[in-house]
Amino acid sequence: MGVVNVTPDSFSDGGRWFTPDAAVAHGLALLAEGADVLDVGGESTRPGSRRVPVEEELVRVLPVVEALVRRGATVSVDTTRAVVAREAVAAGAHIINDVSGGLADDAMYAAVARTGAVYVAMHWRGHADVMDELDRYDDVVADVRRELGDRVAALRAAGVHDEQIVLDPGLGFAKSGASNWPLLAHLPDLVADGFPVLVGASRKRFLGHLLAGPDGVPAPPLARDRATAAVSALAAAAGAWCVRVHEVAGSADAVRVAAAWSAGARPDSSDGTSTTTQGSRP
Ligand code: PMM
Repeated sequence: MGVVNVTPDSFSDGGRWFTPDAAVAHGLALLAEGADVLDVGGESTRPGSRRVPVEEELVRVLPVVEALVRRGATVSVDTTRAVVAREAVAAGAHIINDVSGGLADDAMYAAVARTGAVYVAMHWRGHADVMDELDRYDDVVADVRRELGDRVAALRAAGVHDEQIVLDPGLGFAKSGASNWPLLAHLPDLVADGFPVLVGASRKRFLGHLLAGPDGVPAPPLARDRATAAVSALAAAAGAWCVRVHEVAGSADAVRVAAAWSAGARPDSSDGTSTTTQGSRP
């Protein structure tokens, strides 16, 4: 999944693809690099950022969704708002990617049920202006799995089918660096819960801290792509369904390596070139 942020202020690529033409051209370039899905978002979730008015979010994302769908892309819309999700699906989007897991808008699950779209429920505890204070867990892996389980129960109660649901541990959202690594290390536990899993590690702060120089200064976002590709390979090998990344080429290669590696482990595999991955639903 390649990221198309139509925002002036996203933490790693804010402002670079802010006009519809630039965003569409960027999406097409990501497809050429090997993206299977383009994730179009009009509201930054950067730590500390303010909400964008809904009218502004619609103006940002709808023309880009429409244009990319017209060019044959599979599009997801990165939004926490039911109205944006509904309009984007009406414009041809296939997937609703909600970083709030439905907690930001009471009308979201009804929209998901009505549209029948695939829905990514990310683990979330609060908006970007407060999320850094919400990084309090007894056991981050168990707590995130339990809270995602609550989301699944609420989605089912709203009439959403299991086949529509994808889960995401929400790296960096109400999670400090130290909270992200156990979630990655225990990804197979989340995969074992039975839903396709999406991982969004791309260019995040915890990678910047990991790659800090001797002076302790975190590596800047654009210097985090090789580490992102390494996470993509490991996540794919751990059974993730999808990785959401800004730089697609490195991660596309990484997941091909992981798929061939896994295929090589199967007794019936002779050449190891199958790219079939686990958890191919939806
Ligand atoms: N992270 C961001 C935005 N959308 N969606 C999902 N499903 N998972 C994520 O981890 C995620 C997301 C923040 O990154 P950005 O500001 O670079 O888009």
